[in-house]
Order: sequence, then structure tokens, then C-alpha cells
Amino acid sequence: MKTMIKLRLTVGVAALAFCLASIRPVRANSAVIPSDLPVEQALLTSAPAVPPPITRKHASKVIVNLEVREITKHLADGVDYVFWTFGGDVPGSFIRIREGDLVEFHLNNAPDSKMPHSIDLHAVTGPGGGAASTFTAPGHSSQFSFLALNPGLYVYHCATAPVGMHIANGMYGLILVEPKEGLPPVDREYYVMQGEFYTTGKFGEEGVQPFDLEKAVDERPSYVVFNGAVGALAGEKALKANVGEKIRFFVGNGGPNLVSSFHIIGNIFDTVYEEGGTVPSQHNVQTTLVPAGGAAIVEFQPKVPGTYSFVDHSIFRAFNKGAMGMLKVDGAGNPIVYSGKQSDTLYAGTSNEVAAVVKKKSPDVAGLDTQYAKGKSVFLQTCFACHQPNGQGLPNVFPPLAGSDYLMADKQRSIAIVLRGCNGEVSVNGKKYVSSMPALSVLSDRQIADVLSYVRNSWGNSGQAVSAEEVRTVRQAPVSDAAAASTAAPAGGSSAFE
Ligand code: HEC
Ligand SMILES: [Cu+2]
Repeated sequence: MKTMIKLRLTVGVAALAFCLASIRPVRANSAVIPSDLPVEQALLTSAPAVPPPITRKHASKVIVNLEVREITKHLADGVDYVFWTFGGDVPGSFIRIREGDLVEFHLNNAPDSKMPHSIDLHAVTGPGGGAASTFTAPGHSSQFSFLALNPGLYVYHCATAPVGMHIANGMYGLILVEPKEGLPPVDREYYVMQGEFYTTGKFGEEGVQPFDLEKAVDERPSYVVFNGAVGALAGEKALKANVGEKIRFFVGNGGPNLVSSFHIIGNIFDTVYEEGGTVPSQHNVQTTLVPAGGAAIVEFQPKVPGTYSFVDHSIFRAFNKGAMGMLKVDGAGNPIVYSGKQSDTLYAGTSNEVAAVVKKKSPDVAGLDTQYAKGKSVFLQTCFACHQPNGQGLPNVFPPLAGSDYLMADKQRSIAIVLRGCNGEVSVNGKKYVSSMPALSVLSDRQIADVLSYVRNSWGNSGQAVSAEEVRTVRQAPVSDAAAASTAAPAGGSSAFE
């Protein structure tokens, strides 16, 4: 092992010397690179943060200082792992530069590291993507430079042998080479990177878990995670956004083995830059593939609040191996875009046998709970458009059913209102309404019984249930002229019910 490291070091130093030598002529060649490029230090961020968009309109010489550290951290609750990191975290620090920049790269390997490391940046045009030039022993620092010729979102990773093991231990990250014209502005950008971990113990087995080479070779990870740990982007650490904001995820996949089927549950990608390229390659995408050692840029705009999980849709990875993160979206709901649950009723199935049994049971035997649930369903299909979801009504237009003295005072009358409508002046809780409610006689006796039982026992109301018998009686009773009402179809009503 020692000789191997020594050998690699020599190769590394030789490569470095070569590299340094080769930089000079490039720098001197002012026709290619102006020697007086403004110099700036790259701002690196830890995931899920992304450095701000680049606003300058010229190339710069950008100095990147990245430190490799080997550290023990949580892989999951009670599970620790010795991660090898670029910058102290998995994934490694996000690097953001501009197309045409000259990057002076310093790879610093912490003195307490046990291993030599290096970096292969897929954004580099040149042998090994910088790997040989950056082969760095513990307590050493390597420098090389490259010209960012191609814009795009690129993976970087350690390329020291055994490469698979270095990557499997967390040595990967993303570098964005912003196109000269920049990326379209968005409200938020996040950095999400998938990777698998191969531990001796099974998923969740506690303690410090060693790397398992055999599992890695067999591609049987115990963990598949976003941002280096199970739950790294969940609960308190969930990503945040507001309704209507344009959101961009820079999605990377460190692998080392698996391809990710990246998907956000309950949001559609308006735009995907497949494979991290610079052309928006698709609109309206559900799931995008992110290759191992590859990336993708996805953009979307949540329209309604909620907590949205994003997953590798190879779904056992999400639910059994950790590949799930969360985006918590705040803001006002929009029931047109998404209503939320409108009803939950019993469903007897279509099998004749079952239906027959339920039919026999339902009118007489069905309990109050069932009647209540069915009534709620009728309410949400027929009455709520006017009386509002919680029966609170609309000032001066629709009287409230919640806490309505008028509703509760007379059961017979409330049945008649639904059957024949309500016209003229009514006084509810001391407030007068002069409006008109259409007759809803298209509803069956049972539906009217159910809905009235529901409204008479909801939102603070409590009263006797209404039976289908009672409704039938009122329906068949002679209608006095005064009570006669329109026969208009119900607004937003549904006769398909039952
Ligand atoms: C198209 C709108 C609309 C729909 C649909 C509607 N209502 Fe009404 N409802 C009204 C209006 C308007 C009034 C007041 C009428 C008036 O001013 O004479 C009213 C009055 C009432 C009243 C008496 C006043 C009160 O607040 O207690 C009850 C009870 C009632 N509706 C129950 C229902 C039930 C139950 C349904 C569903 C089966 C329903 N309504 C569907 C518009 C509607
Ligand atoms: Cu390494």
C-alpha cells in the first residue's frame, strides 16, 4: 500500500510539475487569455445552498480552495459512517463559475486525513479532469488550473484508487459553469445530490458502519440518500419555498453505481435541462433520469401549499433506503388547482354480492357515522358552493348554516327548503337575507336526509338526525302556494350521486 501511495505521489508530483509548466505559456499568450484577468475567490457553499448567480459580464480568474476532510458523521439515526468529503459535507461544496473563467484550483488534503485524494471535475477539458494533477497526500496542497470552456452543470469526484471506494465514501459534488448569458432568473435555487452507501450492516443497523466492498461491487447498497444522510432534507431540514415561486434544483448523482429516477411527488417539472446541459430539453416532465456521475437541472413552480417529497422513483430506495427529501411550500391554497379531500364515503364495490349485502344494510342499519359521511359528501357536492365549505356562508349573500338558528328551529322547514328552495326574506341569527335558493328536489330522500343530518350536526350545530321517511313525507305533502319554489337544477349539483 505504502509503495503504491509513494508511486502515485511521484506520478502526481510529475504531473503537477508538468501542469504548472504548461500553464505558463497559456498565461503568457494574451491572445487566448488576457494576463490581466480580474482575480476573485470562489464562494463555495454547503448543500443544499447554492452560491448566488454570477452577474459579471466578463471572464475572471477564479481561485477555488477546496479542502478534503475525512470525518465521522450520521448516515442515519444512530448510524455513523466515516465520510471522505470535499469541504466537510456530502455532497461536496457547490462551485459556481462562469463560462470562459480561468480557474486556479487548489486541492488541500487535511493533515489528519489517512488517504491521498484527488479531484476529477467533469467541467475540465484535459486528462483525467484534473485527477493526476491534483493527487494530494494528507497535509499537502495541489494546484492546477483550467479554462471553463463548456457551460453546464458538472459532477466532480475523487479519482484516487480505488476510485469506487472514494466515491462510495462521499467524494462527489457539483460545479456549475454558468453560460455567459446566465441562467434565467428564478426565486430559489437548491443543491440536491444523490448517492448510495454500502455498509456492512443492514439499513438502520446502529453504530459506526464500515464500507462493504463486496456489496459495492454487487451494487447492493444499504442506503440511497440525498445530501449524504437519511433525512438530510426532511423535517426541520426540509427545503422551503412559497406558493408561486419559481424553483430550480441542481440535481446531481454521485452514484457510485445507481442511476436516479428523480421525481417530485405532486409537482411537475416545467423545464428540465437533461443531463445538466445548457439547453432546456423538455417541458412538463414527471421524472427525469440522472445518471451516475451526471446531473440535471429541473425547474418547477408549486401552485398550492404542502409538503412535497422528492424521491428516486425506484421506489424501494425512497421508502426503504432513504432516498427521500422534502420541500415545504407555504402560502395560500387554491381549491381550483387542488381541492384537498372532498369526501370519504363507504364504497361497496361493484361485485353484485357485496352490493346486495350493502344495499340491504344501508338504509336502515347504516349507523349515524355513515349517514354523516354520506351527508358530508352531498354537502360538498351540492351545498358548499353557496354556503361555503364550513357552512359559514357569505355575508349578505348566502346565510350561514353553521350556528344557524333558522336551520335548527324547525326540522320540517329545513327539509322543505332543500326540496322546494328558499325565496324571499329569511332572518338568520338576526341578519336578514333577501335572496333565493333553488329547489334541490333532484336529490333523493336519502341524500336530503343525509345532508340535513350532517349540517344539523356540524360546525357547532347539534340536533336530531333526519330520516328518509321524514323527507318523503314532506315531499308528498301538498305544497302551499307560498312555499312553491323554482325547480331549477342545483348549482354545482350532481344527480349522479348514489
Ligand atoms: C345556489 C346557492 C345555494 C345552494 C346550492 C344551496 N343553498 Fe341553501 N340557501 C341559499 C340562499 C341564497 C339562501 C337564503 C335564501 C333567501 O334569502 O330566501 C339559502 C338558505 C338556506 C337555508 C335557510 C337559512 C339558513 O341559513 O339556515 C338552509 C337550511 C339551506 N339553505 C340549506 C341548504 C342545503 C342543505 C343545501 C344543499 C343541499 C343548500 N342550502 C344549497 C343558497 C343556496
Ligand atoms: Cu479520495
